[in-house]
Amino acid sequence: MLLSRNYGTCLILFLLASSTLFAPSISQLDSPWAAKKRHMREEVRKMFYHAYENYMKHAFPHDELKPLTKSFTDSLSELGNLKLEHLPNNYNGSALSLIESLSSLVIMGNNTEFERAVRWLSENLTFNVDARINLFECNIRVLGGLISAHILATDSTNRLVQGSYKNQLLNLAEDLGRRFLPAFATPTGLPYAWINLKYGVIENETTETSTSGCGSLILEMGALSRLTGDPRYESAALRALRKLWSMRSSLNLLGTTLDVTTGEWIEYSSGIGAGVDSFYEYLCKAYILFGKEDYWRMFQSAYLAVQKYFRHGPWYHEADMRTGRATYWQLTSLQAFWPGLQVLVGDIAAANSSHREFVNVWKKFGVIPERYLLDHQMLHPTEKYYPLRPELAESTFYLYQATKDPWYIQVGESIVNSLNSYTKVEGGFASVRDVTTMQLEDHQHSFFLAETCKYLYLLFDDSFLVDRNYIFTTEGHPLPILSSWHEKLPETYIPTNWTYAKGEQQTRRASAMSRQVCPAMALKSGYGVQPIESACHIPDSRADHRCFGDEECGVDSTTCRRRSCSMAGYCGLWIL
Ligand code: DMJ
Repeated sequence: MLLSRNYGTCLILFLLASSTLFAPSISQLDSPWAAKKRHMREEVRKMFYHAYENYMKHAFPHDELKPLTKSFTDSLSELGNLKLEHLPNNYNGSALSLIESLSSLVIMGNNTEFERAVRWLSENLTFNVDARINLFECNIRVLGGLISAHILATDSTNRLVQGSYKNQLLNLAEDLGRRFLPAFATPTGLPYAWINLKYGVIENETTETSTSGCGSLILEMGALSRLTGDPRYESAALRALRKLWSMRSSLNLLGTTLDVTTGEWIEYSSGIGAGVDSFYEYLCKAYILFGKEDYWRMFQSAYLAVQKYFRHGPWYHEADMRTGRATYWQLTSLQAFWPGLQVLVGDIAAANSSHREFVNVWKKFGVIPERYLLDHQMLHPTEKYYPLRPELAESTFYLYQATKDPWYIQVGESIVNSLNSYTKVEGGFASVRDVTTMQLEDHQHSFFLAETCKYLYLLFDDSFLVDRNYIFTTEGHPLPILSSWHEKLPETYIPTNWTYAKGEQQTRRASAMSRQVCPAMALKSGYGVQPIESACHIPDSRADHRCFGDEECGVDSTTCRRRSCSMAGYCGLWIL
């Protein structure tokens, strides 16, 4: 199966165009939506500061806020339900929510608070603690937060008082990166999921980890290597990623959990949600950040396999990596990031259709439950919670950037309204324990500050992005796209390499971004005209195209339109 290079093209188009062509600053907009956006931006700003100030008052310098009891939790070591037995009594936490807030403060234009936070972290943060941390979580939240803030502190915008910043955040990031390295000392190069910051890998440490745990380190560790000149971080992350990729099945599918010492899969079923999600995201974003064709090739194959084996209309079920057969028919809240990733590759039609379904689920429950059983049309018996996750807001932001359809503004507004009415309490924002009763839980996760508020803010005011190219890490921390970080200009950046398709009237550039779809097309080559299979193509359930309902019909490869079931029981493009 082939995918045209237009993906690269549309991706670049998105990056270049998102901040300039598609995104006038909101003051420039003279539409009824401009006032709405200004109003909503202020609503989000209030949300962020309500969460941030309560954290600073009741929890700082501990990791996260408990908004119901106005107390704290040192959750960095608890991520993944770890017990705190290795922590000394006087452990103060790592000010996790402050680190996670740094880039949001900049995006909201609060340089004074950013500077205060940078100064405090520079003087007080240490990683020389006897704490067993989750490598993946610490990488995306702490390392990513510090690196992004270091870049924001040193870019040309002079956010900080001249001379006050001497790379302290980068030094902290480097210290943390060094403490990560022992985790990679395994026979496979796949890292342990857990590491003690002071003592390295502890005795009898579990050898089980997840696909995201091994495959979502390259942005932060790669950036750390580029900033420090020390190649060890990027090499370790890249070696792990390559090893993981070598473990894919002949269908280009991966499982969810594996053993880092043997390199064997433990759980063969996987989807695009928990345990796997950011693996796909990082292949695509690593290509954008570092311009290595290799990342694009891996992503391309992985993406096509997902579309082929997991996708069922707008939904994504799980499948066995060995056979491609469906295993679990479940919607999970984490999957809602996928449409955002699809926007980056220009698959707007598919992104829009999945996003719409997630919005319907949000409307049905008021928020998105962690897990919903698609085959039984019911909530998962235990995973009925909503921990203030950002994924739907994130996809809404990307889709609005790509389409400028005001419908996405309305979606953002309803997300903000739900968060305010169901989760806002005097002491901050609380997670929902059960979406059927809206009973709350005493936890304000740091990603609410790093991602949920940030993506909602950027949806209504993207002036931070105007004339600049950033890629957001999986935790929402911006990293700039620098040509100096690209080993060579990727072939897809060179206009003469772009593919052209013959339209009915004239030849025009076959950019999925400009055409809003990724259709099948014919590519002219030395061997004549070769058909290229469309990335949006989903075959009908039955080879003879018979059907009993729309859900048995796929997506047409030449138009990328969803096929529907006719009255006579055949799949086709019946509605024009
Ligand atoms: C965040 O910590 C990151 O986005 C991660 O990749 C998975 N999702 C959580 C928030 O839901």
